[in-house]
Amino acid sequence: MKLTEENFKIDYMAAIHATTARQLEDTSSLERYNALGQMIKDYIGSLWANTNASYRADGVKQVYYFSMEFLTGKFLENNLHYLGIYDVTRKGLRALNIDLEDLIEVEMDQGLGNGGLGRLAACFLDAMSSISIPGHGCGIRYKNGLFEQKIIDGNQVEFPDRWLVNNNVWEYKRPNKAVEIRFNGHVETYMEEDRLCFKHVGYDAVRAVPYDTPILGYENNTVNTLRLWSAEEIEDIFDFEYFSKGNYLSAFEKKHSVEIITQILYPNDAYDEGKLLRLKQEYFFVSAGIQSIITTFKKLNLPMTEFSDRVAIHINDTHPALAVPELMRILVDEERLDWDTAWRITTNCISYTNHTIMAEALEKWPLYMMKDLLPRVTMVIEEINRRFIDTLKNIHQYTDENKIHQMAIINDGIVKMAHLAIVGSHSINGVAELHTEILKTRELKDFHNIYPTKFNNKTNGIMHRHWLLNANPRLTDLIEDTIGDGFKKNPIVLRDLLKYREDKAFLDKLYEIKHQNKEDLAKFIKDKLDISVDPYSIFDMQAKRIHEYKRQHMNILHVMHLYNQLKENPNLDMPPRTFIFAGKSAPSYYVAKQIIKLINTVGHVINNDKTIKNKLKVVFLPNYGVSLAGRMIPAADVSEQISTASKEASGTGNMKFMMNGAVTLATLDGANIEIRKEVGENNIVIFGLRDKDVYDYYKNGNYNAFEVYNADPALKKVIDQLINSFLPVPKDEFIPIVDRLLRFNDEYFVLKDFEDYRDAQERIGLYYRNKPHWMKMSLTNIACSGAFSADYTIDKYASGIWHVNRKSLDFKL
Ligand code: 26V
Repeated sequence: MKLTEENFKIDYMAAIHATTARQLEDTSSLERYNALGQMIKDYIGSLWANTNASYRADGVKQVYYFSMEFLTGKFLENNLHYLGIYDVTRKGLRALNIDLEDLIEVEMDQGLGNGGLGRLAACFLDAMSSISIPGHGCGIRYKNGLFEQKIIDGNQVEFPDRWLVNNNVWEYKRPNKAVEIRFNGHVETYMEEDRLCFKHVGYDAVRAVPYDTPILGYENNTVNTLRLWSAEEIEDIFDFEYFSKGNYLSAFEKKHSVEIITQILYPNDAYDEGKLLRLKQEYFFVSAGIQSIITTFKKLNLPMTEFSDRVAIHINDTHPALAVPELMRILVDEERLDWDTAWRITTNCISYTNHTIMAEALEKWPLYMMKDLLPRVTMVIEEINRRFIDTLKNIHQYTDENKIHQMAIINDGIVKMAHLAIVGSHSINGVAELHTEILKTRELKDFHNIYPTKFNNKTNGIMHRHWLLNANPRLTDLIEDTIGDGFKKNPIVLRDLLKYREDKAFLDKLYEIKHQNKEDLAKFIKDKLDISVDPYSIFDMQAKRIHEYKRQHMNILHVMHLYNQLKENPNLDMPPRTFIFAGKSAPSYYVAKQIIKLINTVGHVINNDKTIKNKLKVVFLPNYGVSLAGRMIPAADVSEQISTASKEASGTGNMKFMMNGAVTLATLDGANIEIRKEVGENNIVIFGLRDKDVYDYYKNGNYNAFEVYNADPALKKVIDQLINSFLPVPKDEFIPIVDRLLRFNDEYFVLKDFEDYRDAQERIGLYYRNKPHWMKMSLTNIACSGAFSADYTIDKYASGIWHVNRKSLDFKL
């Protein structure tokens, strides 16, 4: 949009007065930020209205991305860039003696997600808008996002994330679009003419109120919607009966029991606890979302049979899989379609992404619980299951009762959400090539046999405009000066940088930028943790959720090994290294919390040991989230992607690090394999077991962790150090970790991969010392990272799964 500095100042002063009723000099940073946000929201308003009007006028097919999580982070900086008014805003504010950077800092992260799955949803929203796809998000407006992590005495301690305390300037509450959600009660059947009908009665009703946030496209006038639902009590719940009996407090208890539905995001990211409240959350937002889609569709005055020509519903993992029976329920019970027509519409609409093969993350609900909470929806699932089993027997001629039992949506009193999602959708995709292969040939093999064409791969992608342009302005400027700004809209052209592989002057500039970013991070670490780190050392980072399969403990055991070597020989010729960790553990995941404690304990010992001459440092940065990632990633030299092969579905951190010039140290897992393909094997460091080895070990039961431990003295030494008072903690502190590695035979092959990892780390050291060589590797990673932009991923979803077209909008603000 066009905005002069003069007009900016006029609008901004008006916003200050309107939102604060104070003179500028009397306002706080928060008030200044809110005023700016409000002003930007006003600018966005007409673009948003125009976008929706044009979607409706043309009746275009629209995508609804259903996700329990949207980890969007901050909006201000991005919105300014996308509107093309970042520079004028900065100058205008400067003239008023305000630093834009300070206001950007004030914004709280919208942390409504756990990790990869939630951040992917946020990157996808951006990409849908930026490549002009009519696509919206549908989710939950949790009052508390993912907990804030503090490290106290080396332990993770959780605090509530009250992201709404200062008011969220980007959202619009739309009470007029509230819908009713019905829980519990029972179902009555009756005949209407010769149709069997169902009526849900005696239910508890809850009001779902939408809050809409605009999702801007990059300089293309498109504004899609992220609609998050919040639970409120329905008026009649505020029971007059209670009042009349003078039972005022009970009325509030009931109100509280409703509002609790959207109070908190579950903080587990790979462990399903099967809690009733979580099931309530799932149905709550799915039902609300589908009701509102149907209302929008009806404005087109088309027959219901055309629903799937205008609507695509995507379910992000199985968490919104109730979309299948809920859409069926509405089409059959309320729209009075016959079952087969409703089923055709439903399966044509719905598509599903699988994000994990970890058995403990697969959602399963006890049938009795579901029946109690959702009596009619459960009947629908039972009918879907009955028909599915019929198909297996009659169409696919299955006679093996055992197999039929395993594939059923409901068996042994359990509802399997993945099976429901697979049966009820026309597309099932994995998130990286290897992951999709594993789904097809192993984990979901039986379903792939009967539905071979439903399965497809869509390798994840990241929002390059955030992870490069916003996070790393120095690098962005250098790239722009070198190859122009085409990469902002078409990131594959980053490949043009490959021409500069032998250009010393360019590589020097690249080195200088990395160094400045490292200086910035070193300062941040000093301020936050009072640890001095050497910006000339290798910044080696592992930043992601803490989980045994991601193997942060292998990393820290290797750090202990380096320390042991330095203690034996303080003059050891080793490039100085700083190991930086960040990530949250699920609050109830004891071993993961012990891994955090171990990292901090080792860090304490090493960082305070003067004899090793600052050659080694260990830092654990607390409260990893979108903002911290933005500070860390531009300063990384080495990106640790060391999961047990086959376990990490894709990873997206791996893509963010490479885009910022880090060299990946990786197993052949998830998207690491595709990164290797892009950059070539000389520009990535690979080690460890392959997925096939892992499956073979599991199958044959021939892995013996004790043997590996006994055969490798260096490894034995570090494991023993966990429990022999070498570390300043009670002797039994780390027994649970050692037990997992030895007594329970090391499920994730930490010991098995240790030697190979050590060698790979040695190679990293050698490459790093050869500066021109290292900078060439770094450059190659940046140049090849464009292939992982979410813009391309979303383009493939749009053409291959959703069958929606791009919709260019040419009105101007
Ligand atoms: C599962 C569960 C289980 C029930 C309780 C709450 C909860 C919350 C989240 C999840 C999802 C775990 C799956 C996940 O996050 N997968 C990650 O998805 C990324 C995006 O596709 C991918 O890059 C990571 O490799 C994958 O681990």
